[in-house]
Amino acid sequence: MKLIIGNKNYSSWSLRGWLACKQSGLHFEEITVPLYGEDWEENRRADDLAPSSGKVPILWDGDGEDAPVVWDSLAIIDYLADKVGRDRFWPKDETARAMARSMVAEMHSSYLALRRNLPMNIRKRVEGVEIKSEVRADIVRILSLWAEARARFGKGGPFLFGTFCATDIIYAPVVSRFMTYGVPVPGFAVTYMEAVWTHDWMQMWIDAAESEGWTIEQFEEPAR
Ligand SMILES: N[C@@H](CCC(=O)N[C@@H](CS)C(=O)NCC(=O)O)C(=O)O
Repeated sequence: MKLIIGNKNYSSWSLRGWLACKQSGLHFEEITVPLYGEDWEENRRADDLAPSSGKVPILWDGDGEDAPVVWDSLAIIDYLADKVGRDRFWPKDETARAMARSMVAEMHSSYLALRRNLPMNIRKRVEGVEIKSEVRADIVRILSLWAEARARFGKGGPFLFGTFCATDIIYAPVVSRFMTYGVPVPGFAVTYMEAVWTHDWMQMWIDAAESEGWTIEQFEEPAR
């Protein structure tokens, strides 16, 4: 498999696709295409990125004209779960799984204020960031979902549904935002975020993000 991703420092959807590939346990090659860099317009029109119309992440499963190609982080999770078995990605319990799937869908379709105002920027540390009311509403909603998942289904481990699953994958960039923008969160969330941040795969991603040389100015200004 070949996964095409954007800059590790900024590309939150790429992080999700990459964690999904890791979670699948399958071997994959990763190719980084620097977002909005000098060659971005040319790169995004290349054949490899054509199916997603120039967006990352995009997963190619094999070579050749008929090789399956999947774009969009949520489709990548679904595709890989079909390939390696649902239980690697989703809780076994039906009630827990219903909530996990809903939380993933909600992250994918919502929280625009949080995403726009506090763009993922793994290297950055911001103190005293202004949190607008619409961003605060997103944060409150996310924290209430995390609290409920942890309280009802988190007994088997430190993650939202106990063991690391699709929900942690999809909320990992939110963990990064809360950490780097110093968003005040209750104790249970600090513990959860620490578990995600120190996860081996997250640490690999963070290390790579920190050593990347690219800077994207438009993502360097929080709370615009
Ligand atoms: N809904 C898509 C979002 C993909 C997306 O917007 N990726 C961003 C990078 S994080 C991108 O490719 N931006 C480049 C552009 O839109 O020009 C997903 O879940 O994968």
